Amino acid sequence: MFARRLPWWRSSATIQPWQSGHLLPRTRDRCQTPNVKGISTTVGQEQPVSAQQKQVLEDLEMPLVRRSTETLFQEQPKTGNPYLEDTLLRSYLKTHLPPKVLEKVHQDLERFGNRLLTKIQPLGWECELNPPVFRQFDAWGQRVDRIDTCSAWRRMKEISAEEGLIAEAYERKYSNWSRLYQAVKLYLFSTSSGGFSCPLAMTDGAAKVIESLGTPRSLKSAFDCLTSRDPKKFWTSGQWMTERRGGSDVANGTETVARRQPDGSFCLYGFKWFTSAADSDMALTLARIADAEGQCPQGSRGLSLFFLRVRDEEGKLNNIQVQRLKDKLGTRQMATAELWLQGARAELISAEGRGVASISNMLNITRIHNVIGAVASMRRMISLSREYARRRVAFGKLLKDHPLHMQTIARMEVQARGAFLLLMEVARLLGLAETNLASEQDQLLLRLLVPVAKLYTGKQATAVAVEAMESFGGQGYMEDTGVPVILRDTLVLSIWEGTTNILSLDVLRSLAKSQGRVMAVFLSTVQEKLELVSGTAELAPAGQRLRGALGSLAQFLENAGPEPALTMELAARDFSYSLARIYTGALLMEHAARPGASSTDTCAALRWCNQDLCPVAAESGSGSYRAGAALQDSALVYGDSALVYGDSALGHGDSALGHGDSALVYGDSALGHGDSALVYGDSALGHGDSALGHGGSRL
Ligand code: UCC
Repeated sequence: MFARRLPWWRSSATIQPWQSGHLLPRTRDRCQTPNVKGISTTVGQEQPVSAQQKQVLEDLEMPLVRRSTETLFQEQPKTGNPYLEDTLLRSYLKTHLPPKVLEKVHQDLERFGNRLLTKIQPLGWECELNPPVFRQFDAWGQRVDRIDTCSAWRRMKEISAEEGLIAEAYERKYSNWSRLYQAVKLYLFSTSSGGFSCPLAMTDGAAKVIESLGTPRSLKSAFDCLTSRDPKKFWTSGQWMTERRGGSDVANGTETVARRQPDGSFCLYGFKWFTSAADSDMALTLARIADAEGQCPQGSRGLSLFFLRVRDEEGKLNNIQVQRLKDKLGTRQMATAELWLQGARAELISAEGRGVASISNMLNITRIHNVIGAVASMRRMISLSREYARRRVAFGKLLKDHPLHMQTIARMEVQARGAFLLLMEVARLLGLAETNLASEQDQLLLRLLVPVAKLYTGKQATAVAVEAMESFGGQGYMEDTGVPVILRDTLVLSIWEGTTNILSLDVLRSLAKSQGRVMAVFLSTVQEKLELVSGTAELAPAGQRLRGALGSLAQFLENAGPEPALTMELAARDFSYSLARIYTGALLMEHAARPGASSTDTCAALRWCNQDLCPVAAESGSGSYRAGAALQDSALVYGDSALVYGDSALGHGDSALGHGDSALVYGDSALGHGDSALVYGDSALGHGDSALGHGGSRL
């Protein structure tokens, strides 16, 4: 059952000869059957034959007819070691890591890449085929509330410990580079993990919260388990924030009550509506502490943060009932449940009323994991798409020889490169912050870039995944190819951990909280990066555009200053997009200006910067953020049903890979850099061991 449903893109290392139709001999003519005992026949034009002859004929013909059908199959794309094939990743590591760290990390990542290819990818698919099963009652009517996960899912947990996917970040073997190294491993693991990236995100977030509380004695053993490399000891954590009144407005939606017990612990009562990875060992959750009269303070300041074990040592639930598992569009490998807390024993771990501020440490980590997932999804889809283009023939030639097809993949590639560099930048800054090496500017920049990166890459990943699926034609729409799974799992990235608008408001929160200092750091950092690359003549047009965008952004902020709060709220999304495009543009320029950069690096930077880098300025100029525009928005949505659809078509150019318009206007050949170089240019470097030595010359 399982073997028959393997996706055709599973690694060449695990493919069986009987799975690849192209290994079978070609038939002479798919309509003409061979002579049998002098009888010649053409399918559909049978000659009169005896019953016995007919039987012989059928016995011999059927396999041949099947074989001839098999020759119609398209070739499957085969991808290799995802680390060795990722030349942008390798060039980034080569450029930034100290040589000794690079040497160690390279060895481990090459080994890990092979493990992913040969062992972990098949397990990931097994997780997809065997989603968790919820059993509420046993055969005798006893309530048991069991969530049964498959063996591959449980193996993923062991592998996560063995590979140090959480531990790496907290052991800090490579000082400030440990966090980046962990992010790279998670990025490689993500699309092969069968959804296990999700519990890992929350596990990392929980470890971060405990560490930032100074690892109190009562939480020391939990911290050790979350960061363990021992599969027998390793724990995962849940993050139970969402209640039935909704997910984003945590301050007003949280109803769970915490009742203080004589021993100082608490019992939690409430209903958690969306608890991802409900099979986890522990969870962090919010609740309101009831006073002696049973009254609870409302709003954000009424929320406190609690630690709890999900089950006791015997596996019995901690006064928790599972209502049901969620029926989700994607991430189906993972048990997301509705839970009743009916006196669950918990420990208060934040100061009373500081629950949101405390759990924001977890949120910022899970949001970075979200970025990791987004970039990984783009990279996986593009890898499959470009490999398919090397094999699939249409209209007399390979897809890779169709310029329009290459242009489409090249546009995806530019998006993926930009997102990757933004991810690396966030991980780099986090690593500095965690080793006390970050300046105040670095910390402010990190606070700003986390929501920016989360909201922007989530949208990019969705657009790229949809586009990549289309690049397979109808095959991409077929479940058993494995492509729809990646798309489904990608679609959640702009929703969970804060939707695009909620994250845009978080960007504004970071401005307000820092009294604008995050923006001052943003502007000066981009300015510095531009100055550093100003000597690279080929990048001059991109530099000019970025400088212009930076000026427009500063002007917008100056103009918005005296305006009512509504202006910034309406501008929040376009403003955040502008930050993402400008900062990513500067990173692409920086990467293209390093010694040994290739022409495709330059091409990617130029193409990125050719889009509207500061959409907030253009929209502001069109009056989109005035009070009148807000009224028009409502009228468009509710006043006239025909306009409802018109509105989405008229949007802000967000849909077609985020920046479809400028990409369309821009001629691919005008730069003198072909699309194929962007798509395949790096592959020459992808496989050789010695590539690290000279990897920088192409990518
Ligand atoms: O749980 C979920 C699914 C789990 C699956 C995870 C896997 C993901 C990885 C995937 C890998 C492939 S989804 C549920 C997630 N829920 C959310 O993300 C909640 C979204 N809502 C928000 O983010 C809101 O903006 C809230 C909850 C933060 C708003 O709360 P408040 O209380 O109304 O906001 P305040 O009053 O502005 O903030 C309270 C305090 C302030 O600090 P003080 O009091 O010192 O001024 C804020 O500055 O919290 C601080 N704060 C932050 N600090 C708020 N947000 C942040 C932040 N991001 N960073 C630092």
